[in-house]
Amino acid sequence: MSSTLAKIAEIEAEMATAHHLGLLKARLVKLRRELITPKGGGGGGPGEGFDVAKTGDARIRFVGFPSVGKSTLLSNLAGVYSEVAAYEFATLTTVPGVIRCKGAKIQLLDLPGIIECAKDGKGTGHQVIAVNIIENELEVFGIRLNSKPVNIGFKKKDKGGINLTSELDAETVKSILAEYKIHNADVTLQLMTSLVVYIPCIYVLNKIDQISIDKLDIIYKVPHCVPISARHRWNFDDLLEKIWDYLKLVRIYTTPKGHGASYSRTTVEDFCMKIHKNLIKEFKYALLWGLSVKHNPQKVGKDHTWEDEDVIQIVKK
Ligand SMILES: Nc1nc2c(ncn2[C@@H]2O[C@H](COP(=O)(O)OP(=O)(O)OP(=O)(O)O)[C@@H](O)[C@H]2O)c(=O)[nH]1
Ligand SMILES: [Mg+2]
Repeated sequence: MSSTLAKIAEIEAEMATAHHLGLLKARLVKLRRELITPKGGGGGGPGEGFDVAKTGDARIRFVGFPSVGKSTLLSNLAGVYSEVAAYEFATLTTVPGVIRCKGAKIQLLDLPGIIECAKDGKGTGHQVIAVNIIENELEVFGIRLNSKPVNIGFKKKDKGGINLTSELDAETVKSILAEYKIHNADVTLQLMTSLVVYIPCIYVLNKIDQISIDKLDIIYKVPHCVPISARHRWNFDDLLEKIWDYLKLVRIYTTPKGHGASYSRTTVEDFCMKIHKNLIKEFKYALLWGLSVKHNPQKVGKDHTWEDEDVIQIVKK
């Protein structure tokens, strides 16, 4: 790690040379990633690093400062035990959980609390509750939140000079283009495209049970934000709705060959008959998730009528 830190310091010193800025930035992102990536290449055995096997249709990571309530949220949302404590850094490894969101299986990962300056390989433990600090911390590792990749664009024009959107300085680009006798153009350049990942992010602002209504009004104006109380399970519906929106998952359904799509409500018995006529003979009960039941899941009999989007599990005798 110390040799990696030395390399980072070396590169930072070199950065004065504007012509190499883009290239050096890309190398910095790569080296900083090395600092947080467990050695041994891929996979990683149990207990190594923070990796957990991927399951379900999508995965969501909880990133935040210590003691903000990430583990409380995991425990109360997914019903999985994750150490909750009044002291900082209660969580030291990744704890996975699973929730059902409109029928989709979504993996939740409770991560250890992050510290400011983790990007420099050191922890001051300085705790500030501000979303842009988290954004900055992630940005240096090549993670962009709620933004879209900038394409490389070039449009030659008749007048207006060189109009540049780039991480390279304008003079360098102008001199390169002048080599090609181009003096009028709109140029967009993103040098680190392959090193940068773009991910959607929801800012979950927790512990609203401890603030006044006025402050809650301010919080509601923060873009991409959902205020909650993980402890009291307040506003979980809004959070789940936003999770669904941001994941941009789509639901599709199959129908047997030769039949058109059916949207009619059916009973559990109808459903079993459609799968196989013997299934109803062996039917003991069904577990149902969704709008037609009060509890998720709920045990139901074969006469139960289900709602659109319900998820069923048949238990045989
Ligand atoms: N008042 C209030 N306290 C909460 C809420 N959620 C969590 N807490 C408390 O905040 C403290 C920290 O909660 P954790 O869930 O352990 O926090 P964490 O983010 O997982 O912390 P680390 O694992 O150390 O990063 C505990 O004492 C919780 O009981 C909430 O909605 N309201
Ligand atoms: Mg925790």
